[in-house]
Amino acid sequence: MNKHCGYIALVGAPNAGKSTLLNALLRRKISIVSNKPQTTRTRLLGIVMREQKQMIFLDTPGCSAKAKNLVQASWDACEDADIICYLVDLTRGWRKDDTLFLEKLKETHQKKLFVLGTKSDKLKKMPLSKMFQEFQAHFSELNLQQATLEKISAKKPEDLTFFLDTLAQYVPESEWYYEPDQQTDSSETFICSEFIREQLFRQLGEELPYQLSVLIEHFEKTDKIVKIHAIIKVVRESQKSIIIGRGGTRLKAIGQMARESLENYFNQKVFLKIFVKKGEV
Ligand SMILES: Nc1nc2c(ncn2[C@@H]2O[C@H](COP(=O)(O)OP(=O)(O)O)[C@@H](O)[C@H]2O)c(=O)[nH]1
Ligand SMILES: [Mg+2]
Repeated sequence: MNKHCGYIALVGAPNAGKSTLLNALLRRKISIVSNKPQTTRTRLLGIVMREQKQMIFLDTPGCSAKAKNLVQASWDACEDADIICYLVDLTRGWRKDDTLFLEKLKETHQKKLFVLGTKSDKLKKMPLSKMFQEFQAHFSELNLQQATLEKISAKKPEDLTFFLDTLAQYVPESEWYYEPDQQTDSSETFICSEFIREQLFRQLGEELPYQLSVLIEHFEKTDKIVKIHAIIKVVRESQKSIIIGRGGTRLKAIGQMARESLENYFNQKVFLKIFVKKGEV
């Protein structure tokens, strides 16, 4: 078989399940996930090889009509992609924004489109088929060209295999853009800061400071261990104490969970030290 290679954009509302799907397809976590919208800040790339076919997935921040820059990130990804996947959460139902986005997509692109109803595992049989029927109605009404509607769960390996097989049929013939064993173009230090950010999202809840950044000050990889020093930067002293928590308990928990994700990622022992500092973010 000749070599094939193509870009596949994952777009959809915040929380639709884009990052979870990407991680599941890669069978490795590279994109951070939380139940809060806007966890994914920048575009992230994940590469899956299937025989001679290289599929390059673009994970995007959610296209919420409220945040213009996020919508732009979704359009940019669609522009670059050979195939577009638009995700809609089956447990939340179809929204007006979904119709609006897909209508605009129809005007601008004639690319192969998959509309994916996500998180199908979360619904029981009857509510699932009822919701999927609703999706089918919206989908037919849009009268999209070259489009397929599917339901999918990131938790069901058979769904993932089926989806990858289906996608593979639409990947164009081309040289590979990345090495066949490469899974992402993100740097290791970027992944480190993302995994720490993920824990901040998960563990701070409503208290999460709007302005915050994570810097990797030191990164060292040996045969035995990965050593990481990170700084969480916040604007106010009060935010610093929120993150550190009483007696340092919260920072300890953040560090512990982030370290576990990192050990999975590097498949190695990780030593992680996190400092919280007040300063410019
Ligand atoms: N049960 C279940 N939960 C999912 C699935 N996909 C995503 N989620 C959950 O939905 C939330 C949002 O997922 P995320 O991937 O961050 O959405 P994104 O904002 O579109 O990237 C997280 O709490 C995920 O654990 C799925 O297939 N099944
Ligand atoms: Mg995401």
